[in-house]
Amino acid sequence: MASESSDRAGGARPTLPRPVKIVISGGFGAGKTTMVGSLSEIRPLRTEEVLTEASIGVDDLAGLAGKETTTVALDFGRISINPQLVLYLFGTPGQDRFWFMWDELIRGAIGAVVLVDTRRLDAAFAAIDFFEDRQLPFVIAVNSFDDAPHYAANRVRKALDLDPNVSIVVTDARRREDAKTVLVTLLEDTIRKWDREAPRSAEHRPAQRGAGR
Ligand SMILES: Nc1nc2c(ncn2[C@@H]2O[C@H](COP(=O)(O)OP(=O)(O)OP(=O)(O)O)[C@@H](O)[C@H]2O)c(=O)[nH]1
Ligand SMILES: [Mg+2]
Repeated sequence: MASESSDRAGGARPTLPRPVKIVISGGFGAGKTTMVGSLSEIRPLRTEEVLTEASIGVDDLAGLAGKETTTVALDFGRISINPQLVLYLFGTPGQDRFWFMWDELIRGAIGAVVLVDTRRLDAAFAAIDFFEDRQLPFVIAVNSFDDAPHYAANRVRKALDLDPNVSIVVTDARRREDAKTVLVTLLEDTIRKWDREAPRSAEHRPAQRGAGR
């Protein structure tokens, strides 16, 4: 068995995986838990509770007729891109009364996905404002609900008052390949942002910020 010192001398020790934290967010019922579940290679951690009569008049279930549960803390999943790069996915709760958790949930994240349901575009405003305010890169993922109206990306951009550099991707949160495209877009946008802000970039990179905590 090789000792620690001989490992060091040989210089052949494998490097530790670099954890990258990504937040999956959006309004109530936009598909956050579904997306984390589609992407995760491990059984995702979920904190679902049944929607009871107590939610009547509190949670806006318009357009969400079949919705029976809701996330009350977070979703957690993992996806290994390669042995050195592991993405940790943190899904937010969707309801306003859980906003107090969001600052903790985004700590150390490199970027976020904002899932949008075109039947309830306004439900995405709070998440967009939040990430703009924290200057965390984000992409818009328009989730394809069966009866949701389809709008061209420029109309979605206008309706959500998005900066031109925020990407909009149409997705189906239930499909892994779709969800992966969203993540790749986010990673590319984030790297571009780091490159634009080169002198500041080092402090934003996950190794320095303790991502995945
Ligand atoms: N047709 C369709 N249904 C979807 C899609 N994504 C999610 N759903 C369904 O929409 C419902 C809500 O999805 P969730 O993933 O629980 O939404 P959420 O954003 O986590 O909800 P909260 O945690 O309560 O805010 C579920 O019944 C999903 O099966 C999609 O892309 N297409
Ligand atoms: Mg959820």
